Amino acid sequence: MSNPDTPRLSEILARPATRRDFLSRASALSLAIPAVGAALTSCTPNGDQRADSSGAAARSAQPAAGAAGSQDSLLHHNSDSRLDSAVLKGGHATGTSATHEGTERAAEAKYHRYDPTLPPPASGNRLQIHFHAREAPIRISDDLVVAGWTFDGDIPGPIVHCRVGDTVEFTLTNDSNIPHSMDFHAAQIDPKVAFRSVIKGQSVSYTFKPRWAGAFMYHCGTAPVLMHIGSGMYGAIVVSPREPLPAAKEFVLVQGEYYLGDTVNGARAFDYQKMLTTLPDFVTFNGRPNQYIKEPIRVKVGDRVRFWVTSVGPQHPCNFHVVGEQFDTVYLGAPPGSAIRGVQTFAVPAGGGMCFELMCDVAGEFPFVNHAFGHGQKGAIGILAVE
Ligand SMILES: [Cu+2]
Repeated sequence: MSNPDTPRLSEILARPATRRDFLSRASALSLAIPAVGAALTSCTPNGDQRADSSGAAARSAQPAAGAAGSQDSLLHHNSDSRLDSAVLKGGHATGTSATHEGTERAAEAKYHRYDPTLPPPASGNRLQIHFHAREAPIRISDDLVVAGWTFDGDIPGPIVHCRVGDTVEFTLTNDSNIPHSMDFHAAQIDPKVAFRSVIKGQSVSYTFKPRWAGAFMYHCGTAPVLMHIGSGMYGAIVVSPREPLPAAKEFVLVQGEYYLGDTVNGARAFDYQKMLTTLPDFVTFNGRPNQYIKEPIRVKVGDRVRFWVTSVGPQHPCNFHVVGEQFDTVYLGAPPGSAIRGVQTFAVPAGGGMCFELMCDVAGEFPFVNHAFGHGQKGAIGILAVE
C-alpha cells in the first residue's frame, strides 16, 4: 500500500472520468488493492486495455506479487470490500456492465418466470454445486433486456437448498473475461482463500458445512462488490434445520435492485454511477419487476406458506408484508429458534435473509410487497393467490 512507485489514490481518482480512464485507473488501483484493477480492467469486451496509462506502474507491482506467493493468487485474491468501496466512492468513476457476451443477440433473449418454489434439499448430507460465471442478456420483462453478469445465466442465480451440517462442495468456473468470485453467507470460511477471484478459464473450489438454518444470500465478491452484485451476480441458499419445520408450501424471494444506463445492442447496461446514487430503476423479487402479478404464486386454502426472503440489495432492505394477511411466525434468527408471533411487517436488511410463515385460511388474492412503497411501486410486489 505504501510502495513509493504506487500512484496516490487521490491522484488516480482526480483524473477525468471516461470509460477507458475508469478502467485504466482501476488497473492502477490493483497495485494497492489487488482484485480491484483486475476486475475492472476486464470490464472491456476483450479485456486488453489494462496496460495503457497505468501500465508502467502495473509492471512495477509484479515482483511484489511473487514475493507474497504466486503472482496469480495475489492479483486475483478476493477483494477487500472495505477498501474498494473507500477508493471508488466520490462519483468520479464510470463503468457499465455492457460486454459483447452480455449484449449479443439481446433481442432473442426469452422471458421466463423465475420459479420461486424451494427445491428439495440435498439428499445424503452432501451437495455438490458447480456454477459458471458468465455474461448474458436477460429479459426481465416483455420489453426490457439487461446486460447481465450472472451465475449460470440467470438473475438471480439458481436457488440452493441444503440442511444444517450438510457438506456443500462448491466450484465456480469463470467463463467471462471479467474476474469473478463467490461469497456464500451460509459459510464460515477464510474469505481471502475461498472467496478469491478467478479469471477466465479458471475455477475456485471450496467446501463448507452450514452451521445455522436460514435464508442466506450468495454473491460475487469481486471488487467493486457494488458493481458485481448490482449487475446480477447474486442468489439465495436456503439452509433448513435438521429437524424439519412444519409442513408448508415453501418459496424463495430474492429482492434485488436494477440501476440501468445506456442501451447497447438492444440490452440496457447496468450503470455503476447510478448504483452509487442508491436510487434504483426497478426493485424486484427474483429478478423481474412485478413478475408474480403477471403470474401469481398459487396455493390452496389451508396451506401453510413459508417465504424465505433475502434482500441482496445492493442497497435497500425488504420491508416484507402480505396485504390482508398476518405472519403467525417470523424467525428472527435461525429457524426454529427466535420465533416471534403475529407480525404484520418485518424488514430484511440488505445482505440478510429471514423466514416468514402464514396460514392461508382465507381465499383470495393477497399482494406480497416491500411496504416501502417507492420500492413496491418499482416492482417489488407480487400476488399470493389462495384458491
Ligand atoms: Cu463478479
